[in-house]
Amino acid sequence: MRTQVAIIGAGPSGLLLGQLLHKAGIANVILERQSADYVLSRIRAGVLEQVTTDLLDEAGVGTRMHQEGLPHTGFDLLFGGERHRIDLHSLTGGQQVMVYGQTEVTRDLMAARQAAGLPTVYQAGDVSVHDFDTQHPQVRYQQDGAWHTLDCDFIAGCDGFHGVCRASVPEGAVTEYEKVYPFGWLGVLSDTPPVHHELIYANSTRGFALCSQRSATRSRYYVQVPLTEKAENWSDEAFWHELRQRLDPEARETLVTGPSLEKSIAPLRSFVAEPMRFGRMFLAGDAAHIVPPTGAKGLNLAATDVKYLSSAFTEYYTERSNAGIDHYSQRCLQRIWKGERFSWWFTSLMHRFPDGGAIGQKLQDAELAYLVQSKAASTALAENYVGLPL
Ligand code: RFL
Ligand code: PHB
Repeated sequence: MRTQVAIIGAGPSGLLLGQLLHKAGIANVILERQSADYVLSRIRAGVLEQVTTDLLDEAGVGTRMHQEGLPHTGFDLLFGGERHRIDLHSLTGGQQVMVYGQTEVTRDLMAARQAAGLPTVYQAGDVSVHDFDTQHPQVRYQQDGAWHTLDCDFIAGCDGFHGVCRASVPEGAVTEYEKVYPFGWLGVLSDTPPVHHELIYANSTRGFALCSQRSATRSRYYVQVPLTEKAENWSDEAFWHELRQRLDPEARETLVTGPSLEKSIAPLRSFVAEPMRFGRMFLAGDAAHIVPPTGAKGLNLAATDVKYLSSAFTEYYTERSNAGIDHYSQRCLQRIWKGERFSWWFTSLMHRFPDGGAIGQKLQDAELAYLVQSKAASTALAENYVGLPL
């Protein structure tokens, strides 16, 4: 089999890239290790920046997002037992974010890909990438017990943090920067109305909590837990009890609880691999970088990579220009490091650090007070949250 771009991974990065390339008339095949149902069962991001919603529109998959997504013009910061609204709209000159789950983004992209009849191989086994330092890269994989070879012009590594593409780069060709945080997020999805119509990011003496949502009837909540915790050791009751204790009196009172539809623990990490191009193989999304989810940046940074990568390939095929390809890594990394900085800062501000001590808490309290009192500081938070300009 032969194609122009072989895409590894059918997460949001791979699917969005496939759709944008298809719109530009560039043939592509996606190879995904898991089944489509498994990909859709992973509950992840919830907040989309304007850059991301624009790109979904450009890819022709924005209709349901505009019907069912929830535009948010602000969120609450909760600390010292009180809530303070960050008015994104007024602080950023009219910008907002869209609350629409990654699962739904993925579902819309899968449906569009299927409707266009584009080739996707799910449950592709033992995917391996070859000869990407030559003009003739190859991808090999197994399906139903038989081996297959895919010849291509380019390989797009959209295969997430644990993928095969970054792992196949020769040692010494890539530099990795990493910070692992000493806690994780225990998340619960439930068919209960959200405790508040906007998100609440809480810094409490018991640790961070986040009240998010997927719709008027579906909520997503998170609490900071030690890395040693296991999701199966948390009953629903224990989760709701812990969440309640981290909220303000009003939210504690109005929180509606119910059975969890999903419960899992995600570790928190900051990670960047540089560069993101290796000959004719390119990394995009979580394959190249991870942020802690506090700033809601992961999927949005992935979308920007995909925007730059699809325009680089389009330039290559329509104008025979290598300019976009040559600048891809540098262009992405400029934005990625700003997203990394913001996510690290917001994580550091909102979580309890095991070795932070009493002074750590006092310094956080002072910074939070400054953040809501100073328009300059609130503006810096708001402009990063809605997404810095491209
Ligand atoms: P994904 O989603 O990990 O998809 C990679 C795909 O590649 C497949 N794969 C392979 N396929 C073939 N062969 C192999 N050898 C393969 N190895 C892997 C995998 O099966 C998978 O299907 O990466 P992608 O597409 O780059 O998308 C990135 C996003 O998923 C991620 O950045 C966000 O979910 C991060 N994130 C958030 N981002 C936001 O922008 N806003 C948010 O509000 C937000 N909240 C979150 C988050 C991530 C979280 N977790 C669980 C880490 C909240 C949480 C809790
Ligand atoms: C989510 O709804 O899953 C979510 C929202 C905001 C974040 C992280 C996750 O910062």
